[in-house]
Amino acid sequence: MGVANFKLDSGKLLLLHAHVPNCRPIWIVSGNNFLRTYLGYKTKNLEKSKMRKLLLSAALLVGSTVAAFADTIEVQMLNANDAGDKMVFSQELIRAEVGDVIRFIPTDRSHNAESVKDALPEGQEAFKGKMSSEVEYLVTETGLTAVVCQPHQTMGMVALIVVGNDVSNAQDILDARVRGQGKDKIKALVEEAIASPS
Ligand SMILES: [Cu+2]
Repeated sequence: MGVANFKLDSGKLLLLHAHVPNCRPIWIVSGNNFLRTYLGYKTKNLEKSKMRKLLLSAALLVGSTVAAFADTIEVQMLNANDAGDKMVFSQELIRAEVGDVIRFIPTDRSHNAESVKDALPEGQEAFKGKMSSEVEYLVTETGLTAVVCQPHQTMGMVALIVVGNDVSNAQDILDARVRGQGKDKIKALVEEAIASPS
């Protein structure tokens, strides 16, 4: 569940995100105070099913609703990239915004993508892809997330997701358990994220 406020010419618009099983993420944009009322709830504490109901009824009731689609960012899992680096994600510093989906694609076999324990923003759901399988990560919180390929993290097959230029959990990422060359690369990626905000 991601919620963000955007200043536009017409005043403050509310952007909220509903994730419905088996559907693409839905974005609802509205200036209507009605939605604001719903968001007054501590959304994280509500059961998921209840939240879906609320969001869907909100979407139906707000006449001025405009649906927009968030980005899908594709990252390939590779035995080698064009530069000749072995066992790599096609992007290692992945910049995203709340609502985006990051899709890890098994271009080459025998890789996976998964988040690292205690190395993701508070409230963000962890993910763990199966070997040689596609996995999607729905971004719901700003901050940093460390991603590894389980069998190749020691060879440096890791990535860092940066959402909303928020690097506030950098220390958690540096403290997280990543093995071998992956640990050094994660550190370098965190430093890069801090040094060069997009
Ligand atoms: Cu791998």
